[in-house]
Order: sequence, then C-alpha cells, then structure tokens
Amino acid sequence: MQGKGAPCTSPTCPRACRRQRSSSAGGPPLICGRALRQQAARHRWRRVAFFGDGASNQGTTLESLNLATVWNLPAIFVAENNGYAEATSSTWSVATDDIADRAAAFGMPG
Ligand SMILES: Cc1ncc(C[n+]2csc(CCOP(=O)(O)OP(=O)(O)O)c2C)c(N)n1
Ligand SMILES: [Mg+2]
Repeated sequence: MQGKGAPCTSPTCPRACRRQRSSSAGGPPLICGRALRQQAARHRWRRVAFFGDGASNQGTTLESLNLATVWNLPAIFVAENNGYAEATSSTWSVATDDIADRAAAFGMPG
C-alpha cells in the first residue's frame, strides 16, 4: 500500500471476519484478546490482525503470534510488507525476505 499510512488501510475482509484498526504493532495483541472472547463465546468469527513490516519486528507482534498458537485462538495474522516502516527500508530492518516465514517459529502455517 505504497504512499499510505499504517496497515489501518486494510482491504475489506471476507464475510466471516471482523477487522481491527490500529497503529504500529497495536493490532496483534488486541486481536488476541478479541479472539479469546470469540473462543469463549463459541462464536464462529475469526479475528484478523493486519500489521506491517515494521510492526513485524516489534515484541508485541511476536508475543501475539506465540499466544495465538498456545491458546489456539481463532485469529488470522496478515503481514503487509510495503518495503518501509516510515523511512526505514525493510531490506535493512527485516531479517527475512518473506515475513510469513516467521510463522513457522510459532507453529502456525505461513
Ligand atoms: C509502538 C509504536 N512505535 C512507533 C510508532 C510510530 N509509527 C507509526 S507508523 C510506524 C511505521 C509502521 O511501519 P509498518 O509496520 O511497516 O506499517 P506501514 O506504515 O508501512 O503500513 C511507526 C514506527 C507507533 N505508532 N507505535
Ligand atoms: Mg511497512
């Protein structure tokens, strides 16, 4: 999403999803909380967190991926790599070519 701000500018989700909005790395932990509520209420909804390449380097995002796996939360994490986190290039700051590769470290499909 070149030229636009944080991943708040998310595409429309499929019908069975509800989306969140938040700034850098705030979304994944919030989505874990909401997904836990969905799970407890036995709803069929899946929660979706969109985060950017910059947010993928933040601890809250990685903690959320871990939590979602160990609690088996109904959550989907979508990484949007637009090449930059503000003025920082992802080629300089992200230690993988494909952010989805990181999912394997948390036991989830990437
Ligand atoms: C915890 C925190 N640190 C710093 C910022 C300032 N900030 C706002 S957007 C942003 C860059 C986000 O980059 P990225 O995750 O790649 O999302 P993009 O804007 O490229 O979609 C930063 C550092 C913030 N909002 N929150
Ligand atoms: Mg980015």
